Amino acid sequence: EGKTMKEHFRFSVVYWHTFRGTGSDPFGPGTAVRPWDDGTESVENAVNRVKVAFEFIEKLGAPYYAFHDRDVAPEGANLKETYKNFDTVVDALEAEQQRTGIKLLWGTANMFSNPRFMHGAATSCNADAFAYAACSVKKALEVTKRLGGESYVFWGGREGYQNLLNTDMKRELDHLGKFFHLAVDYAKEIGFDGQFLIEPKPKEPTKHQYDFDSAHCLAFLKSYDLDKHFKMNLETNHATLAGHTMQHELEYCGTNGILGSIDANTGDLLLGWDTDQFPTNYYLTTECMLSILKFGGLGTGGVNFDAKVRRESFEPLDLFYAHIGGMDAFAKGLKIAAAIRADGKLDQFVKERYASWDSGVGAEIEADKHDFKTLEAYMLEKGDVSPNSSGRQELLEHIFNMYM
Ligand code: GLO
Ligand code: NI
Ligand code: NI
Ligand code: NI
Repeated sequence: EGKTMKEHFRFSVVYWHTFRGTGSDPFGPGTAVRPWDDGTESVENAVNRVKVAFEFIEKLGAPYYAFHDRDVAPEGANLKETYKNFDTVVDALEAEQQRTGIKLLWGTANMFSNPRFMHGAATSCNADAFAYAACSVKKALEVTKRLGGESYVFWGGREGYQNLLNTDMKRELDHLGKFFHLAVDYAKEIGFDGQFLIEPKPKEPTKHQYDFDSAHCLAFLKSYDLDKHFKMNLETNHATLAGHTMQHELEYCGTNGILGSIDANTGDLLLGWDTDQFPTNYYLTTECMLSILKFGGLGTGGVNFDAKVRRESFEPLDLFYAHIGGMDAFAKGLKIAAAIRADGKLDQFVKERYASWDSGVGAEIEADKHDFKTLEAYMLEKGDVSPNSSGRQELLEHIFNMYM
């Protein structure tokens, strides 16, 4: 109540799809030419694109944006030139941030497109690829700090394997752990205190990604003593590719204290890859908001539209419609989720379902008053478990009434 849309939702526009997307998909190159691009990868064109991008975000009224190093600035002939190009464009980004008040939700480095990363970045069999990746993250961290970015994202890209017969898994995982420690150390060194986020994703682009889902990532972080430094950036379409729902991933992260931010999009029931569609499904956004509200919001994270308009019939104006549709879907989801929480019935069903834990042996177990032997004595006396009602019928009836 009394809050503006901007205060409820830290909506963010992604540079890579919205200003760089051309409608390419795994089966064909781009179909659309952006009117703001002159068709070259020149620095001048990149600087000009920054102005168009900020005009768009300003008109949309979104408070944040996010980018990879390579979205905003072209590579040069060597690392030195690449740094220089990046700095020139970052000057323009900084000026536009100051002019408009639009902020950087997070920065990141693209360590998956260039052929040098064909075997991965930190997990590459080529040590020079690791070294180049270190430079990319070092520079991207400096830039993210300079632009006031509130988080820094690591999506694994090609951090995985295609074939176990030629892969030393232990070595690759150790290298990934080492890489993250170097990043944590460097952030500390330069005083970047934004949140580090891992964005889990299975299957793409490698057969088996080391960052498959949030549970894989948490286990990895714990194994390498990194869990204090990272939270998750969850993406809807990644959750479904892993065989989960987005709400499952949100609950898993919320429960484990690693819910950081979301890449908002939706998958497609009939398509098998990361189609990055704009979210328009109220059931989905309601479920997301139920979990996000339950865990007290996203903190320094946001709702980042990692989504693109469809390949066919794409006009620049569609970019407005698409983002507005996504924002409306989240606003509607928030309203429904808030109503469900205010009504309190669902919480009550959950509470009743676990009632046996509130007293008697349940309460004693929770208070650590039992071991296997005392529980055996209890059960030998009692004989067996008496089945209890799950309240499922009432729950379904209630949900039906609520949505219909
Ligand atoms: C790919 C990911 C990707 C990340 C981006 C930021 O499927 O969703 O777009 O969000 O690289 O790390
Ligand atoms: Ni994403
Ligand atoms: Ni994705
Ligand atoms: Ni994406």
